[in-house]
Amino acid sequence: MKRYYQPEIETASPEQMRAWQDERLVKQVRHVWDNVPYYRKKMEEKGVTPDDIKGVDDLHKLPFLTKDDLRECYPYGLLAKPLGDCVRIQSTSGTTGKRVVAFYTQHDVDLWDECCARAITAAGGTNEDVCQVSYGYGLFTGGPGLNGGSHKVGCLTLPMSSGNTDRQIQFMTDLGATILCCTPSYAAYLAETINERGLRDKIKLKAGIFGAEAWSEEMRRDIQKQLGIKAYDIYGLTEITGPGVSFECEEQTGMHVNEDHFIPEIIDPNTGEVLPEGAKGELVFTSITKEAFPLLRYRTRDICVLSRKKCSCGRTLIKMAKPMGRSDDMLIIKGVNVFPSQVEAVLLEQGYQANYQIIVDRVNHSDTMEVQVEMTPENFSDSLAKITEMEKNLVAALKTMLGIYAKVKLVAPKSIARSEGKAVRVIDKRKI
Ligand code: DLL
Repeated sequence: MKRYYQPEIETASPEQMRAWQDERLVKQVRHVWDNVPYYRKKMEEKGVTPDDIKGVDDLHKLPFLTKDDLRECYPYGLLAKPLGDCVRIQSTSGTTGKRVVAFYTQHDVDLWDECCARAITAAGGTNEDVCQVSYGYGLFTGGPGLNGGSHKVGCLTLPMSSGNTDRQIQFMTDLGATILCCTPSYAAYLAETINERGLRDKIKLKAGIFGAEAWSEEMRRDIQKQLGIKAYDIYGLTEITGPGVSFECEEQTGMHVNEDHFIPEIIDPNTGEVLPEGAKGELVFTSITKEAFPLLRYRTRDICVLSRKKCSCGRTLIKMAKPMGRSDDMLIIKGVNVFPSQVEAVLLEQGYQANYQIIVDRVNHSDTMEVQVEMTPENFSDSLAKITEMEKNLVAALKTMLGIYAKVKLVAPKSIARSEGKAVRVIDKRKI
C-alpha cells in the first residue's frame, strides 16, 4: 500500500527541508514586498527590508499579521496577484465582523489539493477507496479541499457536502464508502444514527478524516468504536489555505505540518516572543508557496505545541499537537480560564457523549456557568433522585478539572441540537 503521497517531501532530510524553506521564504518576502503595499508598510515600520531576510533564521524579524489586519484589508488589500490570475475565493464561517476572503490562483489550488492528498494517503487512502466528503461545500474550505485531495489520490469521490443525514447514510451504505471526511461532531452524530438504525454491519468505512474544530482523545475513541474505523485529525484555516495545513498519520500523536508550504512558529501570545520547540503558545504560520494570498507570520490564535520527535510513520515533517483551544475561545469565568475542551474531556471520561452546551451568564455582577449535558441511552434515567446524583457527580468532576463551580443540568438524549458542521458549544450571554 502507498504510504506517502509525496515521499521525497514527506520524508525529506531536515537539511533538505530547511534549504527549501530558506529559498522559498526569501522569494516570498520579495513577492509580498513588491505586490502588497499594506505589508510593505508594516515591514518599513519595523525597519525590515527583503534584504534582511536570508532564510528561516530571519523569520522573527518580520511583522505579524492578525485577523484585524485581514478585516482592515477586506477584500483586496492583501492580494499579491492580479485578479485576472485568480480562479477561486473561499471564506471563513466567522460570525463576528467581516468575513475573511482568501484568494487562490490555479497553482495555489493545486498545491492545496496536494496537501489534502497527503492527508488522505496518510489515512490509508488509495485509488481503490470511496471517499465520502461530508464537509460543507461552498465558501467553507472543508468540502472543496478534501474533494481536491480525493481526486488527486484517485479515490471515487462522493461530494456529499454536509447535512441530509438520511442521504449521507444511504450513499455510505449503497456505494460502500471507505473513508469519511467531516467534522468530528457530525461524525459522532452519523455514528449515533447508524448504530440506532442497526446499520453498523452495512457500512464499509475504515477511516475518518475529521477536523475543523477541536475534539478530544475521548471523542476519538468513541467515534472509532462506534464506527469500527481509525479516526485521523486534520487541521487548517482559511487564511493559510484550508484543510491540509497539517494532518495525522497512523501514529495518531499529532499532525504533520506541510512545512514545505507553511512554516510554523510558536509564540508567547502576550509578548510575541518566539518560543522554543516543545513550549505551549500561539501557533503562527508563514505561507511560502502561495501566490495570490500569501500571509507572512499570521497569528492563528490557536494554542498549540510543536515537536520534532521522530515519528514511527517515517515522515520527517514537524508535528503539531491537537490545538488545545483558541486564545479567543477561552472563556474567563470568575477570573478563571476555561476551555470548552476541558469540559468535554470531563464529560467523556464520565461516560457521557460530546453532546453538551456551556451557558455563561452574569447575574448580580457575578459570572455563572451552566453545562447542559445529554444523558446517553445507557445512563438515561427518569428518577429524579438518580438524576440529581448524576448531576452532583459531574459538578464534582468539573470542579476538580476547572477549579470553579459549574451548575450541571442533565437533559434527555437528543435534546441538544446536532451540528452538521462546526458545533456550537458555548452560549455566552454576557456579550449580548
Ligand atoms: O476549519 C479548515 C478545515 C476544514 C480544517 C476541514 C480541517 C478540516 P476555518 O473555518 O477558517 O478553516 O477555521 C479555522 O478552525 O484556526 C482552528 O481554531 C479550528 N480548527 C481547524 N482544524 C482543527 C482541528 C477550517 N483539527 C480554525 N482541531 C482554526 C482543532 C481546528 N481546531
